[in-house]
Amino acid sequence: MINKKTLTLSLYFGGTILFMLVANVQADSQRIQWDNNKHFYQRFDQKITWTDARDKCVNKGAHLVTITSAEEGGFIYNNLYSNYFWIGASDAKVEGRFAWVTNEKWGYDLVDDTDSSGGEDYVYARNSGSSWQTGTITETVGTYICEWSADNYVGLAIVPDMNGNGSDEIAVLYVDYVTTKHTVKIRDPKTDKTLSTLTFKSGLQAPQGVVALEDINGNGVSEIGVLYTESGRPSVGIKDANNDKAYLNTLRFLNRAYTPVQITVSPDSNGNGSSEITVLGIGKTNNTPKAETRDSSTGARLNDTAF
Ligand SMILES: [Ca+2]
Ligand SMILES: [Ca+2]
Ligand SMILES: [Ca+2]
Ligand SMILES: [Ca+2]
Repeated sequence: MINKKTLTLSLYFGGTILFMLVANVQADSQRIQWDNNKHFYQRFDQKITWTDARDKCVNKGAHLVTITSAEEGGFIYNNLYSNYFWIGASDAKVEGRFAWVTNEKWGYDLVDDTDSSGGEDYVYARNSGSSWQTGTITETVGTYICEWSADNYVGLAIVPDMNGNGSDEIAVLYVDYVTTKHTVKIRDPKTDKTLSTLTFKSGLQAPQGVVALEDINGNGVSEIGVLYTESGRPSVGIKDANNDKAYLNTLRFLNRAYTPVQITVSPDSNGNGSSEITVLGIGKTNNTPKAETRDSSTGARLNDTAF
């Protein structure tokens, strides 16, 4: 028997339950890109543990989101807003020492430790990110955010055959997103083997380019030069393509009034057998380009041209 009152109540509760179901099955967000670092982000609404969320992201070719600056946090909160969501931080390895799943430097830190205990090692953000809280390994949170980071590729150079298989090698310069190291990876395109990995500076301010130079230190292997700013001045760090341990040379170009934009190499012109390097800089105050050429071995200035 259904009278009017129970019918109304049934509809009322039915509506409430329906509403709750809808609220729980909130759609995942779109995958969106942050212009600042070119990384992609997506919010997933599923009530799971931190380790499950971490694995889900890895299975998508991503990692649990790492919020390493207020700017990155702001982007996430503005675009992927969720009241609570897992982020890629924990202190499961060493109690009290939080670390990102990507090994990015732990610096920007909103962990509210006041209610954290030894068993609460896994970090989630709450209340539009005003603080990060910790949960246990069995605790579930309704949302997680994945981040697709990417190395920032800057340029390439052809390196004369290093492994004697008749095929020249390809050197690629990029900023490693995890370590932020400016890295040159040299691969043989015939075998796809990595022959050498060199690191130069670090930091998210990317270097400007890479060149391969004639052998300077007499081991028969080319040298690699990378253009970056050091002490406010266009500088080229040079390493042997087979030796990451030490710089052979660091050359200064132009002066502090210039921002480096491009590097190129040309055959020896002053008769010492070493390649010449030309760096293009843009005047910081007058916006005027100037190119300067120096010997890669002695650093002697050979010429310059203002445009
Ligand atoms: Ca990140
Ligand atoms: Ca080769
Ligand atoms: Ca060499
Ligand atoms: Ca020369």
